[in-house]
Amino acid sequence: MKHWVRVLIILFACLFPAFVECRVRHYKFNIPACVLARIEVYLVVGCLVFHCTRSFEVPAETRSRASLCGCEGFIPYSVKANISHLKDRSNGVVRILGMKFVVVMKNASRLCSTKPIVTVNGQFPGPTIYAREFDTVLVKVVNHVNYNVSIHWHGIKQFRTGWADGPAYITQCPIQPGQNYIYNFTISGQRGTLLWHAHILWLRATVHGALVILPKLGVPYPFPKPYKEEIIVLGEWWKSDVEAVIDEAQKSGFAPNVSDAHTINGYTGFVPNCPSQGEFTLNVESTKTYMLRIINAGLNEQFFFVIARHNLTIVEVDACYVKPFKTDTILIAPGQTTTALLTADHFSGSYAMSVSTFMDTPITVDATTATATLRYPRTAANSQTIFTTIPPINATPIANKYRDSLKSLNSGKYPAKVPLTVDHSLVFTVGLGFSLCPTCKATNGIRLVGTVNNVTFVMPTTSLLQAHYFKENGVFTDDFPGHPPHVFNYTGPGPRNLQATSGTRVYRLPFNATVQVVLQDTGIILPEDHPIHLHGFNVFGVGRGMGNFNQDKDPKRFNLVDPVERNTIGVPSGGWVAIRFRADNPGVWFMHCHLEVHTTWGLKMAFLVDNGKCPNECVLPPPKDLPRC
Ligand SMILES: *[C@@H]1O[C@H](CO)[C@@H](O)[C@H](O)[C@H]1NC(C)=O
Ligand SMILES: *[C@@H]1O[C@H](CO)[C@@H](O)[C@H](O)[C@H]1NC(C)=O
Ligand SMILES: *[C@@H]1O[C@H](CO)[C@@H](O)[C@H](O)[C@H]1NC(C)=O
Ligand SMILES: *[C@@H]1O[C@H](CO)[C@@H](O)[C@H](O)[C@H]1NC(C)=O
Ligand SMILES: *[C@@H]1O[C@H](CO)[C@@H](O)[C@H](O)[C@H]1NC(C)=O
Ligand SMILES: *[C@@H]1O[C@H](CO)[C@@H](O)[C@H](O)[C@H]1NC(C)=O
Ligand SMILES: *[C@@H]1O[C@H](CO)[C@@H](O)[C@H](O)[C@H]1NC(C)=O
Ligand SMILES: *[C@@H]1O[C@H](CO)[C@@H](O)[C@H](O)[C@H]1NC(C)=O
Ligand SMILES: *[C@@H]1O[C@H](CO)[C@@H](O)[C@H](O)[C@H]1NC(C)=O
Ligand SMILES: [Cu+2]
Repeated sequence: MKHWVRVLIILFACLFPAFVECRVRHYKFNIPACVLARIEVYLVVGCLVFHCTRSFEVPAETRSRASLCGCEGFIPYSVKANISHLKDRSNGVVRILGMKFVVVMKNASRLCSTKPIVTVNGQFPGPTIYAREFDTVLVKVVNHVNYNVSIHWHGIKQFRTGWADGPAYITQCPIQPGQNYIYNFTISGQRGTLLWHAHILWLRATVHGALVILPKLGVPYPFPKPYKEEIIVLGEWWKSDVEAVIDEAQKSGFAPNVSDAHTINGYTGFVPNCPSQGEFTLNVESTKTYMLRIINAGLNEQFFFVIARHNLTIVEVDACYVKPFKTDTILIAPGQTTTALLTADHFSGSYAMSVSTFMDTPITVDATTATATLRYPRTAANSQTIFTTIPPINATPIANKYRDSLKSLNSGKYPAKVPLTVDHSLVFTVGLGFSLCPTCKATNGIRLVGTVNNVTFVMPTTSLLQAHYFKENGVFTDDFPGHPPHVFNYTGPGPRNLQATSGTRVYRLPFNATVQVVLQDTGIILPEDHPIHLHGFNVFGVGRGMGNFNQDKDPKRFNLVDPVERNTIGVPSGGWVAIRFRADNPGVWFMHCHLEVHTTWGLKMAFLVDNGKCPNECVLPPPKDLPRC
């Protein structure tokens, strides 16, 4: 029912009795005064009734889980609105989901020590957003901490709404202490598991949560309906304050301290020398199938995820359906999400769920294993949890086997729209380098930097999208190199001079251009596996290989039929990955390594996609409450 019709009905229903009552009981007295007094009372009552009858449209099957996550301060409401100005819509009327994210400090104890952490609504991990495809999502972020804040809706396409994307100084100025900002975006053409997280400083360590996009009402999953859905958020925990860890590293020039533990839904599980740690337990019923929405919200580590004596069927990654396949091990990089079906095919017992690091380069990582328990009902209280062997930390073959298994579903309903021709064919080297740092005494005056085509990205002091939209000069240049400035043996140790250049440079693309980027790892300092994340688009991973990309031979082996589609894709250590996408989203879109340490060091750049034909292919005007710098 339309809003104003409802208001009229309620007003009429309330006021008519008031009028009748006054006529009947007070006709000898002052009728207008009586009516006015009654109207006041009835208006208040009417408003209350109106307020309470507003439909609460959190989908029925998720309602229990929405309350399971202890949604204090999580305020879902739902109204109807006309957003027919957005394309791709079957009808002009869709749901709007509204909620409030209050960013507050909260004391938290892990590993037998307590520290204050930055949270959303006091929760760690933060609240889960359940939306449906075609919903408009409004999240009012209120900043009550002493840090600048911004939130990124990781993997959401943000068609024309770059203002709601979230990376600080790329698409918006940060939300400063005491301020707030409403993120306003519509989900279209996506369904599956994603995440939201802070996109400034290292706040992402504790400011993150799941973002679930259910299929449009009445549209089934392209696989058997699971009995239940569960969110599994993986993370990293430092005993120290996370901002102190990166600040210390930036001052010294060294790499930051690695985390002290990994977490599963906020808990480390068993830790030696520190009993009574909380643990996440998933209670399952025999023979039922569970859908696990697994999210790597860690900062710097790729994980292997295994469940003892259970196989998993992967059905979707990064909110894109894949051809279902069975595996006993999942590989998941920071920023990546994986939806897996788990059949509880045992009768009883407790089985360990383990999260361990994958790192196939000799650098220091947090090598701890986080555990959770999968528990069947008929399990004796004293029965031992069954563990499995976790993959070796450098298990490249397991990682590659898993990556090779991922293929787009590419069905009639969910086709893989791989660009078959390429307008912009680019090669980007990604890796490390040095820059001069006169104050870095301990490292002899140099610091580690991250580079793309030998450029270390320098953050601007205003947002690139604002500078682009308002045609402000001097904030960035659009001369980002499309190819490495020098050709060398990329996977070798590199040229003699390991110093990189720096700048705020973007690569400019016309609207709707097709783009291929070969992301080539370098061996400068050390080769390393980099999960590269592109904002504003999904990319197809059309090819992958070891060593140097060969322009003559390698494209012949590309998969242009059903390559995996995702928003964060791994460049293998000492190798390359080729991605394709269509630049059909105008705006400024960040691309960076999702290992936070590498982003901090400058392994990042941005694409500027020009407007197409206005109004439908142009960046929308900025919202009025867009934060200022
Ligand atoms: C929605 O708004 C458009 C104009 O923006 C209008 O043409 C259309 O009739 C409206 N639809 C409804 C259902 O109100
Ligand atoms: C955390 O604990 C300390 C010491 O008990 C206390 O002073 C501080 O107010 C607490 N902070 C929060 C956010 O609760
Ligand atoms: C959200 O953005 C749309 C345009 O995309 C605009 O029409 C609408 O008013 C905005 N809503 C709020 C609450 O800002
Ligand atoms: C980093 O680790 C070193 C060595 O263990 C320690 O001395 C230092 O305090 C740590 N830094 C932070 C910020 O925790
Ligand atoms: C998992 O799948 C593999 C390959 O299909 C099979 O060999 C193995 O027995 C399965 N494990 C379990 C616990 O079902
Ligand atoms: C490039 O460097 C790698 C690693 O050092 C080496 O194995 C390879 O042979 C080199 N390739 C060429 C063409 O020199
Ligand atoms: C990066 O640029 C610097 C400065 O121009 C140059 O000396 C260095 O050789 C370049 N390195 C690479 C890997 O291209
Ligand atoms: C983009 O280009 C493709 C292929 O050239 C074309 O089919 C499509 O209509 C274009 N899209 C837009 C929005 O212009
Ligand atoms: C927060 O952001 C504003 C705007 O960019 C900036 O001026 C200020 O220095 C930032 N505050 C901190 C503590 O970094
Ligand atoms: Cu990286």
